[in-house]
Amino acid sequence: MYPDLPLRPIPTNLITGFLGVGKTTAIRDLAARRPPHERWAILVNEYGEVGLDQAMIEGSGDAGLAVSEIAGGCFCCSMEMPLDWTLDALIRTAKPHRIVIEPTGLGHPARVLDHLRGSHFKDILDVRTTICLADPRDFENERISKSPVFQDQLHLADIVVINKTDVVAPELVAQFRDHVQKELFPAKLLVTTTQQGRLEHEWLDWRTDEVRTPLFPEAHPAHQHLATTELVSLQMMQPTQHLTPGRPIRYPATNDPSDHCGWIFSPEDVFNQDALLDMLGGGFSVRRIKGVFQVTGTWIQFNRTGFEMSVQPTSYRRDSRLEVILDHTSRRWDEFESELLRCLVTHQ
Ligand SMILES: Nc1nc2c(ncn2[C@@H]2O[C@H](COP(=O)(O)OP(=O)(O)OP(=O)(O)O)[C@@H](O)[C@H]2O)c(=O)[nH]1
Ligand SMILES: [Mg+2]
Repeated sequence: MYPDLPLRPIPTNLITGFLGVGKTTAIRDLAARRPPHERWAILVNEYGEVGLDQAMIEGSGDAGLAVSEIAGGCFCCSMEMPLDWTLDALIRTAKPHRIVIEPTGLGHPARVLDHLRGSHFKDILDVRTTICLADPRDFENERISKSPVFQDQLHLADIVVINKTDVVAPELVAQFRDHVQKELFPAKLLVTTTQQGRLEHEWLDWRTDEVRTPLFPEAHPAHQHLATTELVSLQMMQPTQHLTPGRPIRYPATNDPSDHCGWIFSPEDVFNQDALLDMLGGGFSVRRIKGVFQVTGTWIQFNRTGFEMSVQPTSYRRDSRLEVILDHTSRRWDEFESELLRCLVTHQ
């Protein structure tokens, strides 16, 4: 099927973990340190309608990376068709030496792993270690730690890497590490700590005969399923309308519009960086904000998880876009959009 692939089957890894734990950071860093002769393909799945992780990875400007995105739901729920199409196309066009897949932070890895190991990809992919990144503060938050998705992300991982140890209390890191080492079976190949998602390349190819089965195999909320008609939005969201400066296109979530929302702005829109950071970093409660923005003189990527924020330069230039996931609150998106518009230095 893929006659001129350099290697077959293609080593493939899943990097899992809850919302905002550092999956994309880890994948960017791993890919940047890959063996120089290797082309990698990266497939990211985004919960929101406006995909950002592809922009965040492509923002590194690395020509040896092919990145595809499936946005608008978890592919653990939407499943086989979009995953097959996107992965088939990625393999055909990129002919990668390795594939790394990032499911959404709200995604359950069981069905994805089963599918990647199933008949469609049997002779094409060699599914190797699954690495779950974790932030021990999620373990402390019962709403998250008791959720089937969080538990099975840990349960199905071959390796668990505790990230963000620079900002998490050492006692909490130790407590979480104990939990993973002593209470989860079969035992992990490795439980370790890191910062900035730094993973070792050799971990990707460690072998195990353990069969890890999910605790909650049916944990796929029906409202997250994608209808076939939504498949148009599966590649990185490209605006279907012409983008007018000062008039962004809004993409409310199809399943729960009060809970999360995305916007794409014209590439001509320029933001005042200070005003934008004040606005997005405001005191309101969010689970996650991700965005790429043109600000005066440059482009930046913005990340917020809870009240933690970071801003980095990016080489992404296509448009300004953002995605907001609230934390059990709701917001008037009209007001939110007006506040965003007030941060524009152009077209007011
Ligand atoms: N303090 C700190 N921040 C980190 C660390 N690793 C990643 N981050 C930050 O955490 C935020 C989220 O990182 P991402 O890599 O986008 O997380 P993700 O898991 O891909 O997020 P989703 O795809 O939205 O689930 C970013 O602002 C990162 O810069 C770390 O070790 N310490
Ligand atoms: Mg990500």
